[in-house]
Amino acid sequence: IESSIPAPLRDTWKKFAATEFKEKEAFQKEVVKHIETTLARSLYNCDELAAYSGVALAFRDRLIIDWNKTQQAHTLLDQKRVYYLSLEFLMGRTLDNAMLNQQMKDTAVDGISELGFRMEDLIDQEHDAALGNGGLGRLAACFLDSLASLNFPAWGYGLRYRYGIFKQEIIDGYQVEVPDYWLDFNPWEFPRHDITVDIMFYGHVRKYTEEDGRTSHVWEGGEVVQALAYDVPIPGYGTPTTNNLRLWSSKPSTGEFDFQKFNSGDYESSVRDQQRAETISAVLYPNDNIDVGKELRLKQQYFWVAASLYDIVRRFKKSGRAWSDFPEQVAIQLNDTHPTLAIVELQRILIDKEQLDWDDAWNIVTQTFGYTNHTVLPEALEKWSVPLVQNLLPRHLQIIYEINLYFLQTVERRFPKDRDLLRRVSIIEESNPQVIRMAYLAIIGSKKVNGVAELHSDLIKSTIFKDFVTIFGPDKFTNVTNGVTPRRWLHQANPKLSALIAEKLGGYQFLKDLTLLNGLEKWADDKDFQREWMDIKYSNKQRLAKYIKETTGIAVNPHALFDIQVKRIHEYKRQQMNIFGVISRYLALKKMTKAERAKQVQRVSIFGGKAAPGYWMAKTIIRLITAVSEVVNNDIDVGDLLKVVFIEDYNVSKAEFLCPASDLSEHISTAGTEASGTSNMKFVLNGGLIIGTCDGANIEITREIGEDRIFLFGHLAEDVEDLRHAHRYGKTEMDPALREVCDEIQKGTFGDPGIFGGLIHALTDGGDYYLVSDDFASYLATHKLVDEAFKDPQSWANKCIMSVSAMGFFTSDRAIQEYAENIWNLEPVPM
Ligand code: CJB
Repeated sequence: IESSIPAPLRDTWKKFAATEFKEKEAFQKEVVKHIETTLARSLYNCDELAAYSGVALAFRDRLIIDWNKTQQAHTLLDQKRVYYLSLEFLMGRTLDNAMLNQQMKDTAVDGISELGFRMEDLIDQEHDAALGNGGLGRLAACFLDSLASLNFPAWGYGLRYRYGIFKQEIIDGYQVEVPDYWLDFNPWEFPRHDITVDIMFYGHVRKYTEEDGRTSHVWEGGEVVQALAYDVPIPGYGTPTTNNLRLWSSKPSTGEFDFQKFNSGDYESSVRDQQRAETISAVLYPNDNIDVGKELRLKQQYFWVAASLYDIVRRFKKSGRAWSDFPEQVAIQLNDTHPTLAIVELQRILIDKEQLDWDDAWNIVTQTFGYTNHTVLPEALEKWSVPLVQNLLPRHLQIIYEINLYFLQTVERRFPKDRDLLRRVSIIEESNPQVIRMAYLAIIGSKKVNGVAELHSDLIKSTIFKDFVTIFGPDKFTNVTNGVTPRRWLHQANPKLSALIAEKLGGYQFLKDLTLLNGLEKWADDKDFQREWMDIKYSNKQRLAKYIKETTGIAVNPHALFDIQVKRIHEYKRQQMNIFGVISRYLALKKMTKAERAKQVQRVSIFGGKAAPGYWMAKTIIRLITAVSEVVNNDIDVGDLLKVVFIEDYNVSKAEFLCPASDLSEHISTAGTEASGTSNMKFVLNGGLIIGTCDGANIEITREIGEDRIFLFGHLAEDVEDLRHAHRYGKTEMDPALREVCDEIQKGTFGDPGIFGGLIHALTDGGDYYLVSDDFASYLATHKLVDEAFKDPQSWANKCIMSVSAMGFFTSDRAIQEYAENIWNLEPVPM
């Protein structure tokens, strides 16, 4: 690597190279130094936030040392790298993860207690980095952890939103959104003031003829905004490999234009320009599984994609290789269609800037990209209006047209008489206005396309992308079932369970090779082990009960069955079915005699999740949950037999203490709608059982853990079309138990029934699109089986332990290994 320091002087540098603290006293020294100097505090005014900051800075120093070494090694080796492009990285907190991944937590806990603090209090000071909506963003975060832990040379690229996903408050039973400003103190990021890229928007394309007769295009004029890089170190577990997550922030370009305005006294306008530029990375769009098509969102996408590609291309060009080597050096994974413009941007760079022929360029492009699809929901598939793109990115629109033209020509040659096929697969949908189907562009521009669970990958091949399987052949389409990182989702979230497992398996190797969990099998019938296991579950439930009492005032009995559904609120995820089920249980309890009630299993139904601010039905579902909880929790007939809780502001750190505290969790989407789901994996990994439909990864979880350890119910994906058809033609009657629930809501038992009219309408005249009525009887019957099973604690414990022992497959390490082998052709770099 070239160095700015002359060779003879480098020894002095090396002599004083930064070193990592290794034991308690050295750690304490670092913490005190940072508190006294970096933070300008002292032992007289060090509160928990300052102490957290001191510890974070001490660990940050360690991260930086490994990070520098890793980046130098990767640059020197000049091996292929993968770039993971994601508009969302739902990282959560970093300190605990950094301590655990560096295997220094015990030292730090001990060290900080001698300085007068409890580590758990300090960890709680940290603000979640909530740059994502839900599953898709959290998957990206788990993948970063696995990439580093497996020593893969990998960078993430995203946007540095000033505001992450909003904070949710519940006021009078309704969701209220509060901005999430999280950047007050963020020790985990590094602004790279020397790494900036000017990004252009709008303007026009000028066409001219080169001396050799070729036509060239320049995109000129328009608005210029600067992208500034912020780097976040990503440590691997038990390895020095520390990868980089580069997040772009927008600011005004320091062009002459602003300066002139400023000098001429037009301050207001120059400030407006500045705000306009900063708006691009200001806020995360809070929609999960819904496409809204706003211009600012398109600007975000292009801004991020263009800055990232500029960076990737610059790095490649430094190596001095031929362009044809590009796909051997670079793999770019598109996390959903949000970064699809990267395909067009790379083609533009290669033909307009680097003067490659169209075909050579397109070959490079289509060998470089991989596209991951995360949903089949039609409302979530991105489509950009042609006039919008024409105005914002005129040159890109031309290139998209050209890609489409060549693609349709090849299709026509292969399927000569099929006009309808051409219409169906065209990147441009002939609607008014015309729209660009981003998923089609992503497929056409990528080498491989994958779904995120087996059923989902099969479904995309047989439904939304069927024609493309015919055109490209089945090999272009593959499956990589999602996974979660056991470091955060077992070891960090549930340290007691992790320690118990380690004790039985003779160490923590299972955190690196999760299949080792199968060694637990032989303890599954051991009474002492079962007791230890269930004691840990109980203490996790006690902690949650305490939290619920403190935050909502509701007293729940930790001996009751804790039934949890936490995820984004969405009709397809069917929280409405869950709350209808709760109402049905409530009505049943009300009808029972005292003697009958005495035989019932106590339940705590816990909900949590955010509704997109514009998603009215989802907000109504929250309102119904809070309304039911008001009534049920205050009904003395029911007492501890049923409690209903809505946990405010569900996020990553809350998931970390909810997952270990469940007896049962709900993954009950209409079959065929949930691409994979990942919280299902987290809950089982923490020793909880699940009730679920045959959807997404539930199916593979069932295959791994065994059918008698999961509570499956409901119709299959293959039934859905016929059932919907029957509803449309009025050939169905509402399930009687559901009818009773609706009647009760309409009677006003849970407050003004007018509020819930939309929910009832969806089931009746709305055609029950999510098939709540069709699945309701089987849902209730299966909950009865859950109650029965819970009455036998030993058999329950056995099921939990056996399930955990079979969860090895669902680590994100396995998923990343599959991507590396089957999609990226990527080798690890052992450090
Ligand atoms: N997903 O979180 C999102 N947002 C979207 O816009 C589309 C899909 C989710 O991605 C997860 C990771 O692959 C899946 O597990 C989940 O089923 C899907 O809804």
